[in-house]
Amino acid sequence: MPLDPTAEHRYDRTRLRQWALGRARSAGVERRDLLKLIAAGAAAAGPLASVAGGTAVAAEGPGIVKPLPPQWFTIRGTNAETNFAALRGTGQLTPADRFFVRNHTATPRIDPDGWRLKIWGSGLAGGPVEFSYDRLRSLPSVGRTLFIECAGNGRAFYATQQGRQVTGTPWTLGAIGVARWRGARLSDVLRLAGVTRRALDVLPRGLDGEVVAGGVNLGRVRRPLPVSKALDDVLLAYEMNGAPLPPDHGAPVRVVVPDWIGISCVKWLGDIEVSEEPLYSPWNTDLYRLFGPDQPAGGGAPLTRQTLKSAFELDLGATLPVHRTRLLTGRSWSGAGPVRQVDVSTDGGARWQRARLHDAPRPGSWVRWSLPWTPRATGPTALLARATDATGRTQPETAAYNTQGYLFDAVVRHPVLVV
Ligand SMILES: Nc1nc2c(c(=O)[nH]1)N[C@H]1C(S)=C(S)[C@@H](COP(=O)(O)O)O[C@H]1N2
Ligand SMILES: [Mo]
Repeated sequence: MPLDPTAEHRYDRTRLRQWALGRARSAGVERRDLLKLIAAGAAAAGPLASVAGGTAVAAEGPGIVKPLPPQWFTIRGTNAETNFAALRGTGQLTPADRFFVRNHTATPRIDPDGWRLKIWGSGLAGGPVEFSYDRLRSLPSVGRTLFIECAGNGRAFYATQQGRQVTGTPWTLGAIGVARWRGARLSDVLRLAGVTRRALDVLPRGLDGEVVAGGVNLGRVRRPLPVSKALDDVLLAYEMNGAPLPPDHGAPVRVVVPDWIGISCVKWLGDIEVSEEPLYSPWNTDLYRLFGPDQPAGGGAPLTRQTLKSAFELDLGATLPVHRTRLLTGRSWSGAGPVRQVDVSTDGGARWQRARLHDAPRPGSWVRWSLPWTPRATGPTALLARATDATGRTQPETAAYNTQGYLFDAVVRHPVLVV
């Protein structure tokens, strides 16, 4: 059964209250340090800017294993953004070699033979339980077509369209990909491990390096999930588009949380704490919450679902010949439900036309769309695409400002030059 978003919201409010009262246990970071970090996050340019933006880049490159040809990727610190133009002509699934990479440190190489997934914590009936790669693969498998998208995707447009400075990696719209993920159900693994009714939070943690930011060692990447979501539709994926997970995307096993922000999809999974107590990590306290004058005092609830976006499969600033018909193509997606309608404007937003959808609207994925356009005048103009999802929500003109630039959902003005 899909989780009711209002239930997620209640969960978040409760956790936040418990945290404020000092009742939630911070998983692996001193409460004193976390409070420092939260205070820093509430300021526009806190020391954690470097976490959101990735840690220091090694001289040789971003610590990514796969080739990053410049026609497919824009390198941003330790990360690689997919150029949307590189998706033109690809199918609904993003090929693994063009899928964006968001690494807090660097891609580790992990041998599946020696790998073990350890499940432990106060929320289990017995002691820790370990799963080998083969055992995980022997459990019933589920395949799902789902996007993984960074919460900061589109962040660059807060500055370029709204004149607001935000911290973090200045992604345009390419911090998203859709893949066919295959894996075991997290719920099956938790049940085999003896999860109890009193379990509250589940904390998957990666095997990549510790993240150091603002002089504080935040430990390894980890972000709590409510047990209700963990038992609902979360996958422990070992395949991406029909092949074993590539190193950069979490080999041998990663978490895939449908509809939620990318940070919940922990790569290079090593262990999962199951706790009777509420858990906190930097990734749901200082990071991945909304701070700013238009946000709740002290910051909003930890982010869960992704928002609504559209992108053209065209370079920003592309040059197009006048009087020549071009098929404009793009994709739209939403974490709240399938995209039902996409409207496109080729004159900066004065007139709108309905785009043709090429995929059946499906939750957790995107729809491809197209509209032919014959430019009649030379000069600069802007292309706009505006999606509406099954909840009836349409992309707004401006996105709600927050200091870390998350959840940009406004219609993007895509500059082109007609010559
Ligand atoms: N262990 C680990 N998991 C991680 C990360 C990371 O740095 N380390 N980055 C997260 C973030 S912020 C995002 S957006 C997604 C990106 O997944 P991808 O690199 O496969 O595209 O992975 C998430 N899982
Ligand atoms: Mo992310």
